[in-house]
Amino acid sequence: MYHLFKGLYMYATSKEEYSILLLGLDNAGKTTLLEQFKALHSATLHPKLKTVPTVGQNVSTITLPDMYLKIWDVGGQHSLRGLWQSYFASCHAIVFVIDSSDVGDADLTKLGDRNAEDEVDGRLEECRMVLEDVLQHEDTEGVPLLVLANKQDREDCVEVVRIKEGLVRKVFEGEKGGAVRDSRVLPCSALTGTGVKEAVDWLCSRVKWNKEARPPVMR
Ligand code: G3D
Ligand code: MG
Repeated sequence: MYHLFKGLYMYATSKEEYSILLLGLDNAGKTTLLEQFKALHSATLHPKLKTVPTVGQNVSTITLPDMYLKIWDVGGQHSLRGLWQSYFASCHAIVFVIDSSDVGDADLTKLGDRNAEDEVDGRLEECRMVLEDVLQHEDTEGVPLLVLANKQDREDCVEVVRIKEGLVRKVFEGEKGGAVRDSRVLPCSALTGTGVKEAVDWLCSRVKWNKEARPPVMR
């Protein structure tokens, strides 16, 4: 009898848990964003906006009414990017964070057509290559992708529409674009918190939508 009640109790109180992987170049704002995600669903917590470069990983679970989101912030320095792939098979969605103030004043339409000697200010090309590598990996096939054009509070930022048309669309249309998947590009500021709720809302709806392909863990 005890076991029956325990089983019923566990069933009634358990929730689906989905893992979200935060990726992007170093300094894009991933750790700051994780702080905002944590603060969004806590009445008392204030986001800790002073970050230090991430060595290894930060992980936090946020509790929503109908699910847990376990968010993995994995270091974005070049030397740490090799570790990302070990998270691909078990994640339910990927958030790729871009520093919109560090893609240069680039003519985004020429992305990928540059000659090696062209001067490139900003890290647009690097961003493109890293995103392509992520999407091309077999373990990310079909995983929903949210691209966040972060640092939209900065005066020198590139507008989200330019990042969408110039960078993201090109990656998807290119031969390394990978398989069909749910994707969205949203503007945000991890510093002010603008756009963070919209990002979480999109993630929640998409992981649920994709749950047959990537089932959640029950907790
Ligand atoms: P990372 O984890 O992707 O490497 P961090 O990036 O979250 O550590 O952020 C790197 C720097 O960018 C931090 O500044 C942080 O405050 C800043 N930053 C992150 N998001 C935003 C944003 O939306 N707007 C602005 N203006 N700055 C942001 P410091 O000075 O500590 O290096
Ligand atoms: Mg970090």
